[in-house]
Amino acid sequence: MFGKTTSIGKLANLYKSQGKRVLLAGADTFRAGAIEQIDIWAKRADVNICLGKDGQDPASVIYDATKLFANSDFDILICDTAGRLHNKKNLMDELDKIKRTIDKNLHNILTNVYIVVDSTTGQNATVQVKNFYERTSVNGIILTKLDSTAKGGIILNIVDELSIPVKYIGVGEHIDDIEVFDSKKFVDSII
Ligand SMILES: Nc1nc2c(ncn2[C@@H]2O[C@H](COP(=O)(O)OP(=O)(O)OP(=O)(O)O)[C@@H](O)[C@H]2O)c(=O)[nH]1
Ligand SMILES: [Mg+2]
Repeated sequence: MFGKTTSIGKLANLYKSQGKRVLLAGADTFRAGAIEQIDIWAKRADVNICLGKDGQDPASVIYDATKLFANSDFDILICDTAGRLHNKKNLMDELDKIKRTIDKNLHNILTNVYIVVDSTTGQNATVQVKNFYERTSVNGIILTKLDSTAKGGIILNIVDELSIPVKYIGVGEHIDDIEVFDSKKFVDSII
């Protein structure tokens, strides 16, 4: 529960407000209620969504979404996936399959893989991001829950060790509670 789905809802709204045509893919077919949750975010942000069914192979949802994206005039596709631990081989293999599907269907399109880091998680976050970094093509961080008492200092270690840029911060549970990461503002807030 780091804020992946919530961040996707907020990003959908942000990109839409910038005039982008946004498509979401609801590919967390694993956790009960996850499909309904992302669907609610799509309605809230008033964007289109390609929804999976509970228990469906997530890569097949991504297949449908990438095909739709490639054949329509959307500008941005954001895919929601189930939370997983890096040491669960079958779930990590599933991520590989999702990535292969995206690369195959959208090979000429810029793709980003963002990991969501909950600023309240503490030192454990470094280990988690490191493991995902070594195992996937993650190239950006969304730092959530900066509205809590946690100041997100944990990210300093991560960025220092892995040089993955922080892209966005989550500052609450509402649709507008997202900001582009501003390193100066961030540093000022923790010193
Ligand atoms: N205060 C605060 N709460 C947040 C923020 N981002 C997400 N949340 C809350 O964190 C909880 C979990 O968020 P989700 O978006 O469902 O997290 P997830 O990573 O998709 O979780 P799973 O799908 O279960 O793996 C929800 O209650 C959100 O409202 C944030 O920036 N600030
Ligand atoms: Mg989720």
